[in-house]
Amino acid sequence: MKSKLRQCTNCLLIKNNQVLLALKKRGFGAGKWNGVGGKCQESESIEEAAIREAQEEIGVTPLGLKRVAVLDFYFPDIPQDQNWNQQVIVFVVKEWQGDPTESEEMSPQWFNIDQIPYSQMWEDDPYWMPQVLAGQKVRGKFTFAGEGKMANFYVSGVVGSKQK
Ligand code: 6U4
Repeated sequence: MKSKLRQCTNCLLIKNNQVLLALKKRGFGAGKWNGVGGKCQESESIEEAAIREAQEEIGVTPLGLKRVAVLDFYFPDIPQDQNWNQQVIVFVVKEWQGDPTESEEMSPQWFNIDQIPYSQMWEDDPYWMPQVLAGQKVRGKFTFAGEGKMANFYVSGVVGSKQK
């Protein structure tokens, strides 16, 4: 039987025409801009995990979470026991408490929606984030070669492969 992917959260705070991304300072995805989030613990719901991670990483408490994307990521070249395969639940957040503040893990910054730094983000992000920021819901599946070269993808009906 295929084992269930471990779940992670990712929150995109949106204000006017801007989205809050944060530079990951350590661990998985270090050096990349991303939404805020992390691993869901067994004792919590995915929404509780999203709120806890936003509090821990940028000192913000989301007041409303809109589930906008479910993204599966597979890393067949990485040993299974390193647990890189994951399902990321993406939420859009339009109301929150607190001001985004840098933590040990992440450094937040507002970006105009038409100036997202895709070249410094996960390679899959340009394949789903524009749709999400345009108000659409997305289902995506991505397979990476090595540690982060996107090889194959499926995004809500679009199937493709990248070769380099
Ligand atoms: P630790 O270091 O265990 O406390 P934690 O914050 O719980 O970490 P982490 O850093 O593994 O979890 O979370 C990974 C974050 O990166 C989640 O928000 C999901 C997100 N993420 C993972 N793969 C991604 C990808 N390919 N594209 C993307 N976000 C991804 O945009």
